[in-house]
Amino acid sequence: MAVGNAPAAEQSDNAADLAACNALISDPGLGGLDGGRTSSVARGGVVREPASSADTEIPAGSVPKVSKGFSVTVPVYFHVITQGNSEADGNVSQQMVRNQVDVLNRTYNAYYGGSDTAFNFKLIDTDRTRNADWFNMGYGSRAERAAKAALHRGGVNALNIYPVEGAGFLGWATFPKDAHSQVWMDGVVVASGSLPGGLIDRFNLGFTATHEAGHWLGLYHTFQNGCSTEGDGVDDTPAQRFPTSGCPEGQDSCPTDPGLDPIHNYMDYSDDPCYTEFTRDQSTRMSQQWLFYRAQ
Ligand SMILES: [Ca+2]
Ligand SMILES: [Ca+2]
Ligand SMILES: [Zn+2]
Repeated sequence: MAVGNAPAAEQSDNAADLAACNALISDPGLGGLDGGRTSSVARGGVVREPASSADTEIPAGSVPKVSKGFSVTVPVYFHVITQGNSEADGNVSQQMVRNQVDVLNRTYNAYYGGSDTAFNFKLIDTDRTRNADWFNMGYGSRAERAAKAALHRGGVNALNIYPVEGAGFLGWATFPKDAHSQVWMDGVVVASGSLPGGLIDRFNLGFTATHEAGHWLGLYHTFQNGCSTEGDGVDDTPAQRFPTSGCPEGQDSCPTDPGLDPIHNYMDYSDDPCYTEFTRDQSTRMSQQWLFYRAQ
């Protein structure tokens, strides 16, 4: 698929509304750590996401208690957007869509390791739209708003997934805190080539959607706030100075903070085959975010 020409996130006119992810450009100078909530970064010719300063914190004193055995089935709507009949033009098969939902269920239920989260995903419907402008939507663009306004379904508890070209990015997502103000903008955009068996080398196991759904459920990156105690707001993910590239076993970017970098965590920027887990505290955080912002 076509890569390159990634837009700078800073061009976005509503960057604060979006937690974004995953681009495919080869200019390491574009992104880099911005000290904010997310960052875009190049590694091996791949940049994961545009920068955003959005946050999704629950007001102090209002964090819900998560009961033991709490579980949720998230209704999923797939909106496949294409500009032609080939897979490179976005025409992913229905089997790929089903496989992506399977990957969501596996990754949120500890199939590859880590914590068995509260979340299950059920595909309710798939629609297909041929629209070249929408297929090439940029992050925060007019085309993104038009496509979502036309296609979004369900309430703030529904996960709407838009496979598109990606405009250079592998994907981006909205945070729970923003769901109510613009419910039609809520959801996850992924490059169609990131679906399981898709055309983007090293990122075609479907874990981009897992990562973006992690943002959609209220998680930051493991490298959020770099080496600091605040970090990603999750106690059991070791602090991390920068996003991971590839799968560097033993990386320790915050050597004076305990633990090696959580390079196998779905909320890092590692290659798909490197990912194996969410942690227990990430699982709890997602449940809290769900109960506060998305539960119906
Ligand atoms: Ca942490
Ligand atoms: Ca460390
Ligand atoms: Zn991300």
